Amino acid sequence: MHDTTVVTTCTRDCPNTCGLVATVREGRLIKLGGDPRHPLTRGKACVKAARYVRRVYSPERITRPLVRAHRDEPWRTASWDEALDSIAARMKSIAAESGPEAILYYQGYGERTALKLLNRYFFNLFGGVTTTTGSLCGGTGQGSQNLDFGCRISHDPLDHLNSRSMILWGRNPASTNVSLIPIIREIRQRGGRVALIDPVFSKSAGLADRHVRPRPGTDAFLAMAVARLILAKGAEDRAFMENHAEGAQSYLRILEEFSVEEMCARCDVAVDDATYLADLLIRHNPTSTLLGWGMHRHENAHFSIRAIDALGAISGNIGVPGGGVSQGFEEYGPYDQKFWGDDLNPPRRALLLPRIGEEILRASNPGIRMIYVTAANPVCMAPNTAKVSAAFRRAEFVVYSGHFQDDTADLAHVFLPATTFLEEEDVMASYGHNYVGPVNPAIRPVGECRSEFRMFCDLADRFPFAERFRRSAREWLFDICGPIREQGCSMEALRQGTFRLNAPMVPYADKIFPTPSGKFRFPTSFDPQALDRTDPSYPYRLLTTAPHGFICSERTMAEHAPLPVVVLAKEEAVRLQLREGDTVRVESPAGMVRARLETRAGQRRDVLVSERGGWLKAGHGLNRLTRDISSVVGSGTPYYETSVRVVLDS
Ligand SMILES: Nc1nc2c(c(=O)[nH]1)N[C@H]1C(S)=C(S)[C@@H](COP(=O)(O)OP(=O)(O)OC[C@H]3O[C@@H](n4cnc5c(=O)[nH]c(N)nc54)[C@H](O)[C@@H]3O)O[C@H]1N2
Ligand SMILES: Nc1nc2c(c(=O)[nH]1)N[C@H]1C(S)=C(S)[C@@H](COP(=O)(O)OP(=O)(O)OC[C@H]3O[C@@H](n4cnc5c(=O)[nH]c(N)nc54)[C@H](O)[C@@H]3O)O[C@H]1N2
Ligand code: SF4
Ligand SMILES: [Mo]
Repeated sequence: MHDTTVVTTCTRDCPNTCGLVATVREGRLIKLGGDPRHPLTRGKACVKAARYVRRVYSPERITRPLVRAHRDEPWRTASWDEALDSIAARMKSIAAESGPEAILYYQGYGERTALKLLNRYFFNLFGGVTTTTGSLCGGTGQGSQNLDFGCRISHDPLDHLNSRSMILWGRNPASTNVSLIPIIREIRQRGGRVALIDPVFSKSAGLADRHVRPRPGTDAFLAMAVARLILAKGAEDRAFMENHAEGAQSYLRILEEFSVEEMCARCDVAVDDATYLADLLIRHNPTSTLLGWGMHRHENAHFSIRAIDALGAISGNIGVPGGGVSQGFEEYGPYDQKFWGDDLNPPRRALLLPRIGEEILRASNPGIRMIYVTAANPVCMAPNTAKVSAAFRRAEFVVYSGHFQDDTADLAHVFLPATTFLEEEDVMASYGHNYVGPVNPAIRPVGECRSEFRMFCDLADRFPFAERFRRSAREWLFDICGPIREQGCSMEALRQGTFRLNAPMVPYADKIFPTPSGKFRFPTSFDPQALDRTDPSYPYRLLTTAPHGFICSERTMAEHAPLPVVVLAKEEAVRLQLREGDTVRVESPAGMVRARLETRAGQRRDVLVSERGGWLKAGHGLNRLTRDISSVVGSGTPYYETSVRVVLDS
């Protein structure tokens, strides 16, 4: 048997963006493994990569276009021509009657490759439709770090090899960022220290020397307590604070408002834990602090993130090899962004993602009549499902492009079956590192699936602007990747392997920041009350974290357990007279979900932990519980501002 291998890059919503090798036998993908030549991911891929082979050939995958006139009708298969004709006709009639802003284009996080710029380009050529603004993912962290640094730029992950300690702050690399694991191990092997700060026992606790478990959303107090302990020892970086920062004096005054003991009490952390972190920063420097996305999902997360940035500054870790407060990278950063086409029209309406259900329902002049969704499952993943699903039901025409019949596809009128990255040619940059990699087709499209690029080309053929769109993927990639070519990487070289973008290993090594004053900015205001909200009727914070074996809602019906699992502290279960395995009702002001109870000794008593991403139609759908509010900074989605109660299901 003759096997061939194809070098490619994982395009899933994951900061690793691994270099992969696909093994193909007689046209069929048989194996997906890590590419040992990738400088960062080095041949490691996760459990989800192996599983992806089954996903590509899943019997549940939709591989032919589906259409129906009404949502209550069964789907019927259609030709691509019929499906695309019906979409083009609707777009034209709606635009003629109500204007193009009556159409909402909703682009998700499922695949963010270079050619995806053209999705929005298509809608801009059409005349500009309603789009979205804000983020379901990392908006708050980015917005907050932009305030402090002028622009959020992270240390290259390979620079963490220069660290003598690391703080994983609300981040779970054991599940979400496996390429960091060897780096973390190496820091420890050389005698360095690693601390995890997370209210939950995530898998990353096993990577750390110490696990500190603050009350959710109150990390600002912890970061400030640690800063005070460093100041008390006289170990602060005075030179940085005086010469390269502004606002240091005001910040020091904020720190004086509370004693260390009081701050530790407010975040419910032992003073000994804060002392451990101060000692780690003083004696094991430089320290790299890695902010996770869990940190963002609070309404006032900016207070915490900015206090952590400030701690990095006070402890002398900004602009230093092996230091930094790092979070993420720009996955669309390396491309020529004029290909979004946003300058083709006057600014159009954009709806706020954190409140997308409400925003759609409220939109008027024109109202939203049609929704076009790509690589997303908002009915399951956006907050407050009741509203999102009402909003989708209100729209008279919904187009869904994706792989599986998920909760959002259930509310659509046309299902356009998309290829996976194994069936596509493209280019992929990362939100977790500085490498850009090739997406090379390993197999022919399964069934009649088409890449989104091809779908939009074929749809564009039905409009007067067809000529401006119809070029080959290679021609488009050549132009979109102009900035990468200018850095010295030809498209031929990029087809064969990864390229390291011209980005710093150590940002801000010159201590000059793109802020108006050129200096790092300490926060100069703090509102302790904002972090201190509890509601006795709903005593548990619902933390819906990243599952180990899946990415968000990328799963099939068959992969669901009958009920979602929720984990409560053993002591609380005893108090509520609930037992392991009980079916419980989890209730919030927004809704109710039935779940199977698990208990855990030592878990914080004020949280209820579950994995995000299970489908509503499979009985999961935890966003039936979440509130749709926006974070104060960065228009992020504070999923973890949801408090719940747990009662026995009777
Ligand atoms: N296996 C897997 N990998 C993934 C994903 C997945 O679903 N599964 N999703 C991908 C996506 S979309 C993203 S955005 C990233 C997310 O990557 P991570 O940020 O690493 O993962 P999360 O589970 O979202 O959050 C990390 C931790 O933050 C903690 N946390 C919550 N609130 C607080 C708080 O107030 N303070 C502190 N200190 N910690 C807190 C949570 O308990 C959680 O364990 O991972 C990506 N990779
Ligand atoms: N309760 C709760 N909810 C959350 C979170 C949380 O922590 N708690 N986290 C939030 C976060 S961090 C994120 S990033 C969002 C994610 O929210 P979404 O982006 O809406 O959802 P995903 O589940 O990632 O779904 C992505 C879909 O894209 C499909 N896909 C992949 N590649 C392609 C492609 O090339 N073309 C097309 N058409 N489809 C493709 C996948 O099969 C999958 O169905 O969810 C958020 N929702
Ligand atoms: S899902 Fe993430 S860790 Fe797994 S192969 Fe893809 S990029 Fe790598
Ligand atoms: Mo995310």
